[in-house]
Amino acid sequence: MNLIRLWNKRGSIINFDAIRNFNRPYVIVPDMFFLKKSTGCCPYVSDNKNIEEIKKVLVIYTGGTIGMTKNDYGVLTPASNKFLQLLKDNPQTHSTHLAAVYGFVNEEQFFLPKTKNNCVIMYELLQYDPLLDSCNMSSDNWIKMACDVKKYYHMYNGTVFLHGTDTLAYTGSALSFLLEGLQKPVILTGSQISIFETRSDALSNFISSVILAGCNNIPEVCIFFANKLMRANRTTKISSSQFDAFHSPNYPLLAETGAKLVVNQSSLWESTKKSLQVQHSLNPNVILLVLYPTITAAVLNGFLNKSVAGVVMRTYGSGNMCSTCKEVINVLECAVSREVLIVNITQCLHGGISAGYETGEILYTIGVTPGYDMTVEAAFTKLCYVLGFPELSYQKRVNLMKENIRGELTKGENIHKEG
Ligand code: ASN
Repeated sequence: MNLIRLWNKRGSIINFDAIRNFNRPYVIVPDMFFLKKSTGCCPYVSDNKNIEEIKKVLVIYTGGTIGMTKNDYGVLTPASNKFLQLLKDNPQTHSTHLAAVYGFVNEEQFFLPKTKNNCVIMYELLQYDPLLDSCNMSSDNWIKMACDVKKYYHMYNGTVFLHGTDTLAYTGSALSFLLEGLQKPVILTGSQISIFETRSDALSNFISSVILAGCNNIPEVCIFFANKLMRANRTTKISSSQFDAFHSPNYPLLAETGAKLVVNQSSLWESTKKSLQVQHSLNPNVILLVLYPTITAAVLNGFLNKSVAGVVMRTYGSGNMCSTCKEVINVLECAVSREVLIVNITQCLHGGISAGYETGEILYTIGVTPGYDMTVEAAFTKLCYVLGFPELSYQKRVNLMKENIRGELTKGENIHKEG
């Protein structure tokens, strides 16, 4: 006997009995049910009694090395048609057997071969136009990506973004703030070497990301790279050449994919809001400022021109600066008095800021806001986000920057008395 099932709008399967009472128009053809196309659902027919459930994942290719080929000038650029064809031709990314068993509808739909624990994932590929090297992406791209998560949210179990690695941690961090109340996985991945090369990290990053997004309940924005699933707003790029290119310096991994795929349930973020909301504006007038020993007041003044609304300031060690550089301190103090929101994070790759030094104390005396152990990318995109709400007062923005709103920071025990 054939089992006849359909996808419902949440992306999971409903069986024949369930749809008998399903109050939505469908057309019956022998042994098959179709929901009308306008509902955004797909037909599904199975004669396999052991199939647990089919999961659906939306894969959005934004660009990046993962799908790049060399152009006529010998440099890497994204290639859309070739990427789609490669997914279709590779038995690791598309099972023609499963496609034949379940039937599928269009060129952009793929079936991953069954996973070890019998999970069947159908994924669909959406390609942005133009495809971008991630260095060419900016806040408008982040907002479009967030809107697309929302647009297709009800149809899939999870979303995977294929993205360049250079600005991946910025995009991931930005998405984590733009998407509030997320209850499904949004996973960003890419690769150091193109999928078209014989030796590449692309396939394993791609396949593991699709499995994590399809078969696991991870309700947050993550970055998957080199067998590690990390909270996106805790992740930073640490290598331009190694496959293990991303680290999460101040927060445990969310999952690891070795011989077994292990999700670290206790480290997952739990949103208090349960319905997805997207913020549509980010303030781009934020700068990154790295303090260095010879900085002068004149140079600093040049950085802090009138259009600057926020500054992520990377100070030494546990959040310190030159406390005898009175003129430099004066420039910072003047900026704070103009309500430029200055956030203090460390230049170090690991750890955050903490109290204990006179050279750190001075920053809070003049009204700089502690950024605790946030990564550069998280502090930067959070500031763009917080400054993107036009109605908020300066003090409310300061408070939001200090609050842990998406799992992006941990307030150390030894943190400074706050200004
Ligand atoms: N330039 C590339 C990008 O970020 C680097 C990569 O994806 N590995 O798009």
